[in-house]
Amino acid sequence: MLNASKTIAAISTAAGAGGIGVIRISGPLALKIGKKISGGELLPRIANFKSFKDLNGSLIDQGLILFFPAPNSFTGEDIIELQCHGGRVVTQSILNFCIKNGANLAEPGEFTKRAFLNNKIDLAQAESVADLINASTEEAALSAANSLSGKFSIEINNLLKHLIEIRMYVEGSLDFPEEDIDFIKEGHVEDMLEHLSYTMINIMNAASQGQLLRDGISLVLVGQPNVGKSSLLNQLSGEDKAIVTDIPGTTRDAITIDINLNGIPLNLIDTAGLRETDDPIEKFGIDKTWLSLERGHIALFLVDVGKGITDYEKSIVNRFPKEMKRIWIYNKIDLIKTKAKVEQINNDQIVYMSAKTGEGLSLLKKVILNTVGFEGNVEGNQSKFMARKRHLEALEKVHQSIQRAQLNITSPELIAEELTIAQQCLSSITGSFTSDDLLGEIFSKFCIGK
Ligand SMILES: Nc1nc2c(ncn2[C@@H]2O[C@H](COP(=O)(O)OP(=O)(O)OP(=O)(O)O)[C@@H](O)[C@H]2O)c(=O)[nH]1
Ligand SMILES: [Mg+2]
Repeated sequence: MLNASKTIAAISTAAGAGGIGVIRISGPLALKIGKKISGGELLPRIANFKSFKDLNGSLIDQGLILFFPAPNSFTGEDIIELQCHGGRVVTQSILNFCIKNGANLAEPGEFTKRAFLNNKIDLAQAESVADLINASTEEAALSAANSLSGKFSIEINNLLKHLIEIRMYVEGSLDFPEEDIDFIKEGHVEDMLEHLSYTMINIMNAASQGQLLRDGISLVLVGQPNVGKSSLLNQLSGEDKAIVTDIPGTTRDAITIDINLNGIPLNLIDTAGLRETDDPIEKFGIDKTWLSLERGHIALFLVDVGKGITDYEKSIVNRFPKEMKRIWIYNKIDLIKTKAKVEQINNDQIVYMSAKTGEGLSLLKKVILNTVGFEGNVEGNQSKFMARKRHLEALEKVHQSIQRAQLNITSPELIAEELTIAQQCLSSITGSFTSDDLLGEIFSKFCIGK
């Protein structure tokens, strides 16, 4: 719980030398500390240029000091923001001054936590503050900013609104069985559930894309030695990151690099070629290949186009983690004078390309984007918001509950039970809804006893 009497302070800018450093103070002592260090009155929401002096009157620095009175501040409490010169010494001196005058060192995320506890932002927005700070591509930052502005929360709250509306009818039929209205039929509960289920699927798709933008996707390059895995890593990264030779078994240690494919952060892992070997170092490398496969999302499985998929490749695929997706790459098409193309055989996509000349690379990039659920360029996707695994899990549970409610449409008790679970899961995303709210909804909208 929020301890209202505690004032917190922290250096908000990154450690190290910089032009400007920012110290933030939040809580009941903020204004007092701000006045003390700057030696005078502070006008709210105005950049006050002041000298910052320590307790014995010696100058620490000159800079700007801003006062955001409660409740119209980020945390909902009084906030003082001091902008001084960057670097460790000045910022630390000012922070020390704050601590000496009664502030506590803020814990990680504590300003945002207070904003949430004071209802300034909801849980999903609070999470996106961290996601925005940690975003590794522009696309990821954009989707975090969308979540922070409340786009994701609005979607969730709309779902909640519909869910509550359905619950009103279902609970009504349970609470007033003697009424001769069939609440379930009158309220078109079946249609509403259908519509809700459909909307959920769209939101889940957008959310899972958001999760990919947040967490990135691991692509593991696998195949027998010499098929061109390291050459492909170099092509995809646009740099000579991995050693390429015609000696089978060149790559020993798994090499990981981060690239950005149309705004999606990808984590590429080049691995030691898979084969039977007595070489102890190579064996270590091959063990690492399997570890990478266990942690990865998609396997880029390379084979020599002249040889195709042999029994050996098939035996490797059988050992893949079940949920792992794969893209086959028939490499070295330049040697057999074949054009780059994509073939679909059953569930498998095969990209014919040359990791040496780069022919077919753009086809492979498209197939990768498709495989992770992004059609073409990410910029074409409209609904972008940052989502986390916990959001996706909650949405998945909600969807399952709705589906079970649909299956049990003749039983108001079972529908009610499923919808209660669904509502709790949805509320967990924004951290907002309570059962009192539900009661309020029911009695404000429902005309009972007419
Ligand atoms: N002609 C041709 N040669 C290629 C192609 N891709 C890779 N090579 C060559 O094949 C050899 C092996 O390439 P690597 O990229 O080192 O292969 P690898 O799969 O990483 O091999 P290991 O690290 O030993 O497992 C090198 O001589 C490359 O130049 C290609 O598309 N066409
Ligand atoms: Mg290699």
